[in-house]
Amino acid sequence: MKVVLIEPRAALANVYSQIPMPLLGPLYLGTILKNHGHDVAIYKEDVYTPDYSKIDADIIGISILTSTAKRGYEIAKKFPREKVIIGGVHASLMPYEALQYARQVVIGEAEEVICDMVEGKIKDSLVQGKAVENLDSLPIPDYSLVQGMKSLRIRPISTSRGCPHGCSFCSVTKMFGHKYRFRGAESVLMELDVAKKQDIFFCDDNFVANPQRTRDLLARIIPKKIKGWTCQVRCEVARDPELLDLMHKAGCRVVCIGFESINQKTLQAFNKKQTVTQIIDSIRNFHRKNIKIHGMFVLGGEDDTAVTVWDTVRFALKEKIDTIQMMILTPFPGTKTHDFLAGENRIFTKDWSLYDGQHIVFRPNLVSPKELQLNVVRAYCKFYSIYNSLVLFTQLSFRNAFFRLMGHCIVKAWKNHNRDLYWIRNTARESVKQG
Ligand code: B12
Ligand code: SF4
Repeated sequence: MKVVLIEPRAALANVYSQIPMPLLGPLYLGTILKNHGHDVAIYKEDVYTPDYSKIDADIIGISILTSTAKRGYEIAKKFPREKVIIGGVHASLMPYEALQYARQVVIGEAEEVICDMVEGKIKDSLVQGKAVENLDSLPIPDYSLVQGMKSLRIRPISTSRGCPHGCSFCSVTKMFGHKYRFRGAESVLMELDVAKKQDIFFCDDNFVANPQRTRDLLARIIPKKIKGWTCQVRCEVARDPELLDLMHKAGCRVVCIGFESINQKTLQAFNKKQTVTQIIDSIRNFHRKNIKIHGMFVLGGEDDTAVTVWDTVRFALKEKIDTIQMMILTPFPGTKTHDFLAGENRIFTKDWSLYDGQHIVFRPNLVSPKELQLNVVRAYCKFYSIYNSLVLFTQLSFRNAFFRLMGHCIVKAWKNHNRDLYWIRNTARESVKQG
C-alpha cells in the first residue's frame, strides 16, 4: 500500500515553526509500516508542503495537535474521506470531531493497530489504540521517510512515555497515562549510535520520573562522550547533586523545566506540587553544575494578574534563567483546566489554531484577555531585548546573547502576524453575541 503521513503546520505564526523537529508519532508509525512492506512518505509541512492534488496514495494519515487540527482538517478535505485516517493528541481527545474528516480515527497510541488499519483488517471508525508496554519493541525512527528534510539538526529521542503527575493544564497523562513506561538503556544507546553528530533532545515529558532508571541510563551514556544534549525535567530533580553530576558528565547541557509559575497560589491551583523556593533552588543547583535552563512558565491562572507577568520576567532576569517560554494558559480539550473554564463559560473561541499557548482563548479571572495577551508579549520583548542580548554579549555569554537576539526576532515576527490583536476583539465580540 502507498501511505502518506502528514504533520500539518500550525496555521498561525508559531515560535516552533522555526524548529524543524518532527513529531515522533508519524515517524514511529511510518517506520513500522515501511518495515511491513508498505511504501511510506512523511510530509512535515514546516519542512516541505507538497502539491496535494498530485499525491496518489491509498491511505492519507494525518497527525494533529490541537494547534494544528484546523490545518489538518483542511488537508483531509482535499482527499476522499475513505482514504483518510487521523490520529494524534487532538484526535485522541476529540475523536468525534476528527471523524467528520476521516474514515477512521485512532484514540491513543497507534503502533499496535496501524498495520491492521492500513491493511483493512480493522474496520471500526473509532479505533482504540493501545499503550505500548514494551517500548524496546519499537523500531528506531527512520528519518529518511521525511520528505525534503536534508539534515536533521536536532534529533528528538523519546526514552519514556507517561507521567506520574497530574498538572491541571497538561494533555500528557490523558494521552499516555500516569504509568511511567521506559526503554531499556540498550535500546536508547542503539539510537544514540545512529544519531552520531546530531544534537539530541530527549523529548520525554519527564526524563527523570524514575531517578534510578535515569541514573542507570546516564552511567551507560557517559562512555559515549555525547556532548550538548537537552532534556525535560521537573524542578525537584535538582535536589539530588549526584544526579546533576551524572547528567553533566553524560553531556546534558540544557534542561527544559516546567516552572509554570512564581505565584504559589497558581502553582497549587495547577496541582504542580512544587514551591517557588524549590524553583529558585533548582535554578541555582543546575547553574552550579554548568547546566543551562530553559524555563517554561504558564500565565493566566485564576490568581494571576498583569503584575504576575512582570514579576515572572523580573524573576527570570534576576535568577539569570538562560532562556524562557511564557505560555498563555490554554484549555486543551480533555484537561482539568478545560473542564473548569468550559463549566464557567469562559472559553470564548474554539478556533483551534489559536490553541498554541501564544494566544488567549478564554477570559481570565483577574485580568482582561487583551491585557494578559499584551502584557505577555511586552514581557517577552523585555526578556528578549536587543539591550539584554548586548549585555550578555559583553559578558562573553555568546550562546545566551544569540538566543536573546533570536527570541527578539521571533517576537517581532509574531507581533507582525498578530497586528492589532484582531482575533481578541472579534472572538470576544462573537462570544458576547452568542452568550
Ligand atoms: C517534542 C514536542 C514538541 C516539539 C516538536 C513537536 C512538533 N513537531 O510539533 C516542539 C518543542 C517543537 C513542540 C512544540 C509545541 N508543542 Co509540543 N510536545 C512535544 C512532546 C514533548 C513530544 C511529542 C512526541 O514526539 N511524542 C511521542 C509520540 C510517539 O506521540 P504522538 O506524536 O502523539 O504519536 C502517537 C499518537 O498520537 C498516534 N498518532 C500520532 N499521529 C498519528 C497519525 C495517524 C494517522 C494515526 C493513526 C495515529 C497517530 O500514534 C503515535 C504513536 O503512538 C509532546 C508531549 C508528548 N508526550 O507527546 C508535547 C505536546 C505534543 N506539545 C504540546 C504543545 C501544546 C506544543 C505547543 C503548542 C507549545 C508548547 N509549549 O510546547 C507547540 C506547538 C507546535 C506546533 N507544531 O504547532 C502539547 C499538545 C497538546 C494538544 N492538545 O495539542 C503536548 C501533548 C504537551 C503537553 N504538555 O500537553 N512540542
Ligand atoms: S506538566 Fe509535566 S509533570 Fe505535569 S503532568 Fe504534564 S508532563 Fe507531567
